[in-house]
Amino acid sequence: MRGKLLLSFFLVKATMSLVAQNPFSDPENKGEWVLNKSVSDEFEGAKIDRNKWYVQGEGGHYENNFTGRAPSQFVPKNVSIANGEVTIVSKWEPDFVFLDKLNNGRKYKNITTGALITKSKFLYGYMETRCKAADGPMSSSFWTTGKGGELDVFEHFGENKNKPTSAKKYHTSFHDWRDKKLPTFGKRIWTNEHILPFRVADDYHVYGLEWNKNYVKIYIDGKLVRHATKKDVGEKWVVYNEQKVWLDSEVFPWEANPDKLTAEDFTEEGRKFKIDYVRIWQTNKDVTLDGISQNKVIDPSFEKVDKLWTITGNAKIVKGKNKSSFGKKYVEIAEGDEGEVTQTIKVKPNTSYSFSAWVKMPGTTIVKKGKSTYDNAWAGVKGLKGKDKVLKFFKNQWHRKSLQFTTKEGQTEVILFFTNKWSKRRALVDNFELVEVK
Ligand SMILES: [Ca+2]
Ligand SMILES: [Ca+2]
Repeated sequence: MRGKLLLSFFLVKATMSLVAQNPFSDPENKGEWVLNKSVSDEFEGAKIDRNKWYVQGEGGHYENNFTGRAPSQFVPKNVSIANGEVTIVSKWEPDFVFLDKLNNGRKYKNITTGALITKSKFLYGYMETRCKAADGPMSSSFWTTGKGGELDVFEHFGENKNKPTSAKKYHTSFHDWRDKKLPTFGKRIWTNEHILPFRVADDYHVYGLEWNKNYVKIYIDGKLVRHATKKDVGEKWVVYNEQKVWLDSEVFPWEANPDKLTAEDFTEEGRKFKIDYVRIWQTNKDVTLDGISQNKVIDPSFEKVDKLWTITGNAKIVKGKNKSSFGKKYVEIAEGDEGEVTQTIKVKPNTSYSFSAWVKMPGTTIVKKGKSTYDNAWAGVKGLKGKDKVLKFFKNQWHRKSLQFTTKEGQTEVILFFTNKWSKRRALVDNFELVEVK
C-alpha cells in the first residue's frame, strides 16, 4: 500500500513538473515554447544564482547605474532566497548608512529595498512569473530593459490608502529610452492599466506577457485579458531590442508621497514581494493572434455609417485632428455640458469579461511648476446586477484602461458607456473592447 502511495506521489510530482515546463497560458504547449534557462529561475537553490543574476548594489555594482527610486535605496541584504522563492523586502531603516547622492532631486533615506537583474538578455517571447506583491506602499515589479525601450510587464502597488483600486492594478507599459532629445524620453509612452477582480498583495497569482514584433498579449492566471498590436500602438511601439529582466521594489511618489510614509507603513518585519519563479519561453513557430476572443462591440471605433451607438448630449462622431490609430473617426464630447455614448451588448450569464476603452482628455495639462489641470471622464459597464464597473481617465494622450468583471446568474445584456457627466469637460473616445476572458 505504502509503495503504491509513494508511486502515485512520484507520478503526481512528475506530472506537475512536466506541466511546469509549459506556459500557464498554453498548458499543451501548442506554441512549441522552449524555456530560455539563462533568464529563467525557479529559485529552488540555497543561494541566489550569481551566474544568472545581479543583486543590485552587491560589490558596489549597480546595473544601469540605478541605485533605487529615492528615498528608497537598493540594498543587497534586502534580497533573499528560501523555501523555493525569492523575497525582496522593503524596510523602514532610518539608521542605515544611505548613499550620499540625489535621485530625482531626493536624498536616499529611511527606506531600504532590493532588486535583481539578469546578466543575460533575450529578444521576444512569453514571460511569466508567479508572485505575491508586497502589502504596503511600495511597488512590486517585473520588468525588462534594453536599448531604446523598457517593457514593464507589471508594476504592482501593494497598498494606496487613498485609492483602493491601486492595489488591484495590473499596469503594463512601454517606456521610451530612444533619444534624450525626444519629449517622451524616459516616460511611459504606451500603457494598459487593467483592474483585476482581486488585490495583488492578497495572494500568489501567475502573471504572463507574450511579446513579439507584432503584438503583446497580457495574461492573468493563464487567461488572456488584453492584447495590443503594433498597428494599434503605432509610433509608440519602442520595445524591439533584446532585454534583461528586472524584479524590484520602489517608492512610487505618484501613488504615495514618500515624505509622508512612516515606520508603521512598513511594520517591523518589512513589506515582502515574494517571487516563486520567473520563466521566459521563446519559440521558432510563427506567432499569430489566434485564440484572441472576438470583440463583442459592434463598430468599436466608430468607423461605420450605421447608427449602432446611442450618442446623446454634447457627444458626436467627428473626423478631426485628434484621430488615433483606430481609423479616421472618434467620438468627441464638447466642453461645457454633458454627453454620453452607449451600446447595449448581449452577454452570457456567469461569464468573465474584460472591458476596455481608448481615451484622450485634451484639456489636461500637467506642468512641473504652476498649476496643473486634470480633466476627467469615465468609461464603464452598467446594467449589471450590482454596482456599475467604472474606469476613470484623465491623461492628455490616447491610452487604454481595462477591467474585469463576471456576469451574474440571469444576466443577458450589459450597457457599455463613456461620459463626461461629472466634469463636463472635453473628452475623446475611439476604441471600445468587450472580450470574453478564457
Ligand atoms: Ca520556486
Ligand atoms: Ca475610429
